[in-house]
Amino acid sequence: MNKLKSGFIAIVGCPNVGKSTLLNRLIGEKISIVSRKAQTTRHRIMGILTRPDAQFVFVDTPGFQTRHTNALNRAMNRGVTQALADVDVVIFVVDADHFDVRDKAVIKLLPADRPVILAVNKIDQIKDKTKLLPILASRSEQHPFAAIVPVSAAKGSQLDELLAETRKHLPHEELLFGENEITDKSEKFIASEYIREKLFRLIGDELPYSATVEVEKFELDGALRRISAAIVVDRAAHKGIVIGKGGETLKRIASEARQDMERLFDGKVFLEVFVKVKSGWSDDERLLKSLGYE
Ligand SMILES: Nc1nc2c(ncn2[C@@H]2O[C@H](COP(=O)(O)OP(=O)(O)OP(=O)(O)O)[C@@H](O)[C@H]2O)c(=O)[nH]1
Ligand SMILES: [Mg+2]
Repeated sequence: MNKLKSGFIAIVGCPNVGKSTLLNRLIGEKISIVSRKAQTTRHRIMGILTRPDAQFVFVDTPGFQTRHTNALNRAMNRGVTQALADVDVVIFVVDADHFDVRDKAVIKLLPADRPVILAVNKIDQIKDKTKLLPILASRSEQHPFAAIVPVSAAKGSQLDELLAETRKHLPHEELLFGENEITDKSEKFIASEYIREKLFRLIGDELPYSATVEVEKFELDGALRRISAAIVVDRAAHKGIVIGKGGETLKRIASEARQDMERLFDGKVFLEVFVKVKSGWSDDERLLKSLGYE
């Protein structure tokens, strides 16, 4: 058998290119939330994949912001830059269908002294396969990539190829984490993220992306987890949108989030979700710190 190799790998790219979908597929569990809305991921999230010959420690990052400049965006960009400074390998994700100045802006941040693997994602959306080679050729001119791998994170295609290319560059030779660990995030954190995912998915464009979730209670009662969480919105008008007619929307958010929690935690969850108005939080550095942004 090949000897064990291990290392840290940052997954970076523009918002919405499929970084979190890729992480989840690689790990085989939903540890990072996914939505059609850009700017879904707000924190660095570690996902650990242990194979007999390798331990991959992936770090999912928020999509790099080239435009908006409020405190939340600045904090998220700092997170990406820090992640890049700390890893051994970078997987730079782009959408097979478009590549523009925003992707080029991310390329400028890539460390010159570390291997960067280009993952060209969403190839399932390229119906005419003859278009793929020219796409890959033109992307390859953008940076001296260590490898270029077309993938579909959603369908799970070509992920073994991506892992094989990544493994070549892993520098360590011991386990960095226990072989059963899959993330550095707590169940409490993941619970709040699952609720935020449903919020983004069920409400979509009516709600500004600044809505967030605070878990106020997370208790183990035998095998049962009792969780109480607040959805925090910026304005009173948004509270009604989250609750919905007859409380329907909020009920669905809670029920779908609970089902995801029960799947990941492998146990029953009692979940209570309510809505709170706290204005201006996404531009308040102090409040952001209290919510866990560095
Ligand atoms: N067709 C297709 N859609 C994909 C693929 N990968 C991701 N998506 C979709 O792209 C959207 C964004 O996916 P995310 O994984 O949240 O993207 P992200 O890069 O993590 O986004 P941010 O966290 O906002 O930066 C979702 O609707 C995914 O379902 C893929 O391989 N094919
Ligand atoms: Mg993401």
